[in-house]
Amino acid sequence: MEEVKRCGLMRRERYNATDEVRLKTRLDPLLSRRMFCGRMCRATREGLGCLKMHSWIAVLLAGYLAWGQAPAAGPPRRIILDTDPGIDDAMAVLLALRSRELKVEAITTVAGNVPVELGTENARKLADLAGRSDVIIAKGASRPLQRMLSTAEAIHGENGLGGVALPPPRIGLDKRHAVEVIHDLVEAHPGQITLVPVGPLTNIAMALLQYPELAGKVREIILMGGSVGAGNATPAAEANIYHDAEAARVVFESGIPILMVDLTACAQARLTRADAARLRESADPVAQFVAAIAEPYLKFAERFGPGGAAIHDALAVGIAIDPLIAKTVKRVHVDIETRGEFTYGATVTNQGLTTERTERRGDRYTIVDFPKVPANAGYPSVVDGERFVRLFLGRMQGN
Ligand SMILES: [Ca+2]
Repeated sequence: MEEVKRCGLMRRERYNATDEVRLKTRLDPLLSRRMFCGRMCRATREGLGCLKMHSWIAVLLAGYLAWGQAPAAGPPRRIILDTDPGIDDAMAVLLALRSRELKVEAITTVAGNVPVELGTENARKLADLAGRSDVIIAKGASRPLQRMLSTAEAIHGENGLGGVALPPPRIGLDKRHAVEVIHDLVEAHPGQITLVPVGPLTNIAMALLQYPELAGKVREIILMGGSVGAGNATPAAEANIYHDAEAARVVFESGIPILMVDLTACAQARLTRADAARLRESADPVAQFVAAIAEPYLKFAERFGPGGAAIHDALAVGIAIDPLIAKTVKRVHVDIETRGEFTYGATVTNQGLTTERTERRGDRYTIVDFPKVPANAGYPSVVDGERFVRLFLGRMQGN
């Protein structure tokens, strides 16, 4: 912890792209030594010994019990949407900005589907399209913590929006780095901010590394990423986690309650061609735009079979709006693989929340116990896809 503080920038220091590189240079040795936050690492590595982890479990339980109930008609949920637009990101942004259940405190951008400059421009254009000039938009990390950036224009188009053009952005860009915006908002509203990251987890990890105290002040994370089944970037890894597994590891070891809206959840909530046709017939410009960007996205998805396209990022936002979309949330322990030759970026999921403990007996080890493993996340094992698509189509049509 002390090392992080020594190596970190001053809290109020604003940093630019050069500083981001400098920050990463400082953090890289810490990452490689796995010393960036003793509490995070020990909580996972040593299992049951961390008191903070236990209090965290109480929060997780309370949160997930609440997930099984009807959405309360209380104040809107404060969220920061961290995104790399991206076609399904664009759908997620528009869904968030059109939903009164959410107070979008900021949209922060990260390199992922496209370079961060382009993604930021897209986020600004989307806010304009939604008529939301009030929202803070801040540019974040331009590359993963340790690896080279890998982008996905083959899926999202050269402009990130399936080749569909929007007018040049009018809304301004916040002068702060996304990490500073995340910090400032969480500090301003401790215990109230839900982070909704739908891209690589670089910004969130940087915020937690730079300001370790934030972990105790974030209400929860509802992220799109990971898979309890097969991957999509590789057979083992889902793309958001794969593209910055070191960052994902920081986040999953942070102690913040996490809902991992994974690929198996997303596969249960698909947008079909019939849905896109409904949007196309709408007079609402947002609906027409979404129908247009859905076209190349559906075409890509149909390479892998019929039945429409999972609009991954929008589902994470949908669950933030209406928790009943996640019909069943299963509590699990997720470790992020960062070294495997074939499994880099895998979300290694302990479903049973137990492990084997062995002891040396002469020339061998033998199992002596099956200790419990604390949950550090949940995932929606059963999703009400119809409920989500109904919500999504309604909001895109201005209902
Ligand atoms: Ca995304």
